[in-house]
Amino acid sequence: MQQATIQIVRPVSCANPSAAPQRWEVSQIEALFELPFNELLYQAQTVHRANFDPAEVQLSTLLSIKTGGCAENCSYCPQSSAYDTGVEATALMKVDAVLEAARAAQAAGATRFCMGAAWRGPKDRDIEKVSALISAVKGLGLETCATLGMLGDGHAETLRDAGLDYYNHNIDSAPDKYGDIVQTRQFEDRLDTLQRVRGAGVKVCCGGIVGMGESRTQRAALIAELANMEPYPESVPINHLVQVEGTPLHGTEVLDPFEFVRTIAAARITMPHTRVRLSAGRQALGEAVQALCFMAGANSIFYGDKLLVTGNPDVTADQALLKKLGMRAA
Ligand code: SAM
Ligand code: DTB
Ligand code: SF4
Repeated sequence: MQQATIQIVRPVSCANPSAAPQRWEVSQIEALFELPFNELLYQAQTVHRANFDPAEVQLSTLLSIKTGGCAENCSYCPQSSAYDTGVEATALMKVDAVLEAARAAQAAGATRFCMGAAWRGPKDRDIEKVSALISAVKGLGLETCATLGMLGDGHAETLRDAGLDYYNHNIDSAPDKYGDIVQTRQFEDRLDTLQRVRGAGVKVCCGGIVGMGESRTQRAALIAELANMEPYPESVPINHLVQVEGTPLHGTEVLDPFEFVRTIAAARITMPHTRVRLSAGRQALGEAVQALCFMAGANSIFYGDKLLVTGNPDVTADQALLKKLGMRAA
């Protein structure tokens, strides 16, 4: 029988991470998506094993420290004040309540605590308050992450000095899709904040959402945009759209789960050293698809019964899943 010849699109080993970064063309990433599924997973797993212990998964817990009432109109988001989703707006949480949640996350096994605020961007006085939350959480010995929207002058430096390890700011989609999903800001605004974070020496957590009705080329372009950042983000959350009633994207045709797994694999191959996080949408994916995502190189999850306002698999269910798969917390 004749064997199919499979082209390895890019060398899979990363023997010299200090070498000049190579630019990924969108067409090269599309070529990855077009590989036979098992071949793509094999390549992704090979890259993964060259750089990580494939049994380890990093656990990050999210807390919404300021919920709802957001001025932006992101068409996927239940926290935008532009849509009627039943999410109630709340004020910024106080330090004691945040510490209680952080202690519980740590006791359950999380190593990183990510605080999210439904802001277009924080004001100077918000930065002071969030800095106090960051210092308190850092004091517990957890890694800290915050996602507060667009940052202004000096914000990233103040957050860094308070003990911020990571700042999450997603580009969310391919540049040519962005205008379809958000109209209250530009793609370039996201890049500006990412530059401020990098410039302050805070680690970058940046990813996107798939399943928003984008084309495969646009999924490849999202991954290219991330992989071509210099350097690429330390942490890359790949979210599967959580469809929330009342948001414009509710009712979007659901993405084929294999396409989601392919996106994870493409992220792993193009960003060999990053933590690829299997992020929002795990409830809908089910255990078998999640296992394929780990096979494709995902090595981080959001861990905790809630994301920001929507659900996430229970901690006990995740612990059972990791046990069944012979995986453990990093
Ligand atoms: N307001 C800040 C911002 O937009 O950067 C921080 C919070 S915002 C909720 C953080 C990220 O959550 C978004 O960039 C998006 O990637 C993700 N997100 C929001 N709603 C989502 C949904 N329904 N499904 C999947 N991901 C979602
Ligand atoms: C990220 O990439 N996903 C998280 C986190 N960063 C902040 C948020 C997911 C939100 C899912 C819908 C919700 O619960 O609001
Ligand atoms: Fe606001 Fe962030 Fe939701 Fe957009 S994604 S509406 S900026 S909370």
